[in-house]
Amino acid sequence: MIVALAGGVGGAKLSQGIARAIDPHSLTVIVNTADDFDLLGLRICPDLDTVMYTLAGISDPVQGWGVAGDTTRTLQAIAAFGEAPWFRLGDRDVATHVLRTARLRAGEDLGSVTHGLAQALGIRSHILPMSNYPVSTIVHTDDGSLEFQEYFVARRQADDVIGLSYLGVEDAIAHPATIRALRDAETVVVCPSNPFVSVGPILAVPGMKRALDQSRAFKVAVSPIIGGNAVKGPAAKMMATLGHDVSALGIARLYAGLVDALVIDHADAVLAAPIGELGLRVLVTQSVMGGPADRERFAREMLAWVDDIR
Ligand code: FO1
Repeated sequence: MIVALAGGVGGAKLSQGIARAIDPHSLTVIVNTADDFDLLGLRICPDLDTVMYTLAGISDPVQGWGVAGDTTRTLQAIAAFGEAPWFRLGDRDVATHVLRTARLRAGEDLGSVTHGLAQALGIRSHILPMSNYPVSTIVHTDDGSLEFQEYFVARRQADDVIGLSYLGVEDAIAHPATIRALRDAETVVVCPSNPFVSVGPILAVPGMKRALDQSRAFKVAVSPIIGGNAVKGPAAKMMATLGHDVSALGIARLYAGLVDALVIDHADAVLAAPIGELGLRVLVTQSVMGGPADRERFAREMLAWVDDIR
């Protein structure tokens, strides 16, 4: 069994690659839910949905999030009432949020709702929220503290991030299946997701890090930083303002002690030696993932390498 820790688009891409490379039933994806928020009375879970749509093969190939070819008539109708839509919700995507919100209100927990939606979309892998309890990433900037989507979407990640907190995480309980999955896993993959706002909240859930430490699985992370830049999103800028070296070596320092190995891109080949000195095994490969076939190519190469060195 393989367990992937995933945030948004990068996590979804690698999860899809793994699901194509192995029996998809043998993959469990533990997903960040600290980006979740309420909008127009609906519960929005962007990372769960990004992973779900990607594994279902219906995600928008350009944005990476949302449903391919989705229309925005609902948002346009809302805009006609004078509400400025700052967060773009497609019509098919709205259906997901309406159903999720209704099921949560009826008393189902987030894990069960997610399972139901994923089953209906024909997904054979297991998608688990890190917790059934709400956790919210708060981004601290010189301009004050911002809710995550306000920082990420409304203000387009323009603010320098000087600190982060995960509101509610102390009271959150890890989804029980996440702890079981980590215990039983042969391999744990930390996807090329943002270490601070995607992987960070998952590891901050009480019990999660201990379960990972105690797991006998081989643990491998994939660097989201290539040649000093993030493949997508604000990870590089965040590393800089939070005082880290913006490189695959900086990522290795963040994950040393947590994982056994790191996958880096050819562009960072010179960093293989210093990363090795931190006690990590290193795979240098083409780590930018294109479409589904290329994600599978990457996953196969990484998993074959892990099987060789474990
Ligand atoms: N990201 C944007 O930059 N702008 C949007 O309007 C936006 C809408 C959106 C709707 C549904 C969804 O599942 C994701 C959406 N995202 C949007 C992406 C989302 O903010 C990020 O992927 C994550 O929260 C960061 O991992």
